[in-house]
Amino acid sequence: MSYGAMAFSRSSGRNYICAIASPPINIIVFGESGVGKSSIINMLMGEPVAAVSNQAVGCTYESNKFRAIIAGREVMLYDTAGLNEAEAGTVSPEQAVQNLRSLVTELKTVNLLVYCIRGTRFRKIMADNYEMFCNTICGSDRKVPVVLVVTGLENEENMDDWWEYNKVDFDEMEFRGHACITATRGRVFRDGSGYIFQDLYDGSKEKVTRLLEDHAFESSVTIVPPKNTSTSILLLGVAGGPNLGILSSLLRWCKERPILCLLALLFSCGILYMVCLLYLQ
Ligand SMILES: Nc1nc2c(ncn2[C@@H]2O[C@H](COP(=O)(O)OP(=O)(O)OP(=O)(O)O)[C@@H](O)[C@H]2O)c(=O)[nH]1
Ligand SMILES: [Mg+2]
Repeated sequence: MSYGAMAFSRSSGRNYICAIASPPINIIVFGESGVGKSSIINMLMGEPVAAVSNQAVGCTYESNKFRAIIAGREVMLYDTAGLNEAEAGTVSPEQAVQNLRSLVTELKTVNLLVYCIRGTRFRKIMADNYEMFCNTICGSDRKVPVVLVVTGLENEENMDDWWEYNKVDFDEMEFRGHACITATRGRVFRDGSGYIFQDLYDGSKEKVTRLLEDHAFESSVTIVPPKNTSTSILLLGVAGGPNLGILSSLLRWCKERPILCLLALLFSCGILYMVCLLYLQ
């Protein structure tokens, strides 16, 4: 247990020294199944503590906690189940979202959300996952900082270029920072002298560590989970969730372009009015 400060208290005429416990630094790693969440945890921990799977089926079934030291301070890293497990056939989307809800409710305070995506198969659905977790489940007056980690970039000439080419697709999401990395060492050289991507892997570990150092210690945000939002509503548009993605995209489109949306509504009403007039004549 870590102690943030010592306080002196006068009660019953006696002096007590009591320790004021500071909340733990909670960092949640989330994202779709198979994007490399557990691999990132292993990279940060320096050993294979979290199970990683090569199979199509998801590997992490529930949230797992790992204690790590970042910048000399103790942090709690939370590995979570992938958000589109329905496609992979293990945890249902409802269960994955429910797990995230339970986790933040239990933690009460969160310092940083690490959104993990795979650079080679990134999809529009990312925005829905971001909205569901960062804005709805972790919704409160103060936003929990979110950083982006893009994995699978070991074959890029320069991993960091990925962000320059793709950042336009992230307009509707807000990230404090990002890291373009590989979370795999790749295969072993035939002569057993090491791994093919070892240097890139070491550089990636530094990048992710720096990202956490820069953003995990800003503040502990108290989570006020939405009380009346059902899991199925949260699943709107989330990968593998009920097939309501079109409705979710439409709502997002309307939210982003209110004037255009109003004009479209007026236009539709006009058309409807004309049709009614023609019908009544
Ligand atoms: N090529 C490549 N493979 C990676 C990378 N990161 C992870 N992998 C591989 O991707 C597969 C899935 O990795 P995991 O770390 O288990 O992914 P996850 O997001 O934890 O998956 P779930 O627990 O199922 O949600 C494993 O075979 C990893 O070795 C990466 O940066 N590049
Ligand atoms: Mg995992």
